[in-house]
Amino acid sequence: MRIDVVTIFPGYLAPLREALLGRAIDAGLISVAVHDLRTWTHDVHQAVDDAPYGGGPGMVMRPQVWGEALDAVVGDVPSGEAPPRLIVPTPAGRPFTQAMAHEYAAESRLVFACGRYEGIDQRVIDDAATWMPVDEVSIGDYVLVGGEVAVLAIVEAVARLLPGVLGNPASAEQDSFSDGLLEGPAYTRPETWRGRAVPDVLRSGNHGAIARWRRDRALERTAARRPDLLAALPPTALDRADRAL
Ligand code: 6GU
Repeated sequence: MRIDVVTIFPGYLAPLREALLGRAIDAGLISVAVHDLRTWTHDVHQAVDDAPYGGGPGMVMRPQVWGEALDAVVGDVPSGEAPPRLIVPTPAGRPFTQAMAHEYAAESRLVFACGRYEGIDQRVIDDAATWMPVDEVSIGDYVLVGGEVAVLAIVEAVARLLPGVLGNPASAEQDSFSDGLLEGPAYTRPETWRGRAVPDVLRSGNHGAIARWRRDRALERTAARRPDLLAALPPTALDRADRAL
């Protein structure tokens, strides 16, 4: 997969080269290019923003600069090839979910356009949408200063789904959200720590009992922390033992 990120703070994306993602890049599973938006300015001040039409606080990112940047970064899409998907992180976007991470993981190219200030002139997004799929995406109900941290979160969620990126692919299959529930608690050695014992069932060797116990803890935790997820499960997702809980 090829990933391009356009930003006025390229240094913000340095963590993409660390740890799991860094290894995926080194292994050739992902290639990442980070582009400085100011490359496509033509004035001495390299201005990327201007006052909003209609008034109000803050600044809006100028369309000319973004238009040239996206033309250059996307490049000529060979005929017969699909254009990349453009992802625009914004608190006004559609909430990013694990299902979207799976959709993005199936793409061969992703381009991220990081806005700052009050956002990017809407015509940039509307114009891009005439020649490529465009998603305006939020990573949660709070406001960040810019899209860069959202890109880090989205790229990490997508990259770990790519074949070969995780050492043990089973970890992705057992995630929170893969069955619509939050994962329950986990334990490792020692057996007792600060007077707290590991639940007996996990040391019983009874795999059926362990699976049932984990399922119950996942259901309890989801009910307590994310009742909205439980309510959204299809009726077939719960068995008789689940309902008895
Ligand atoms: Cl994607 N961008 C910004 N600036 N703030 C956010 C966000 C994105 N998602 C939640 N808050």
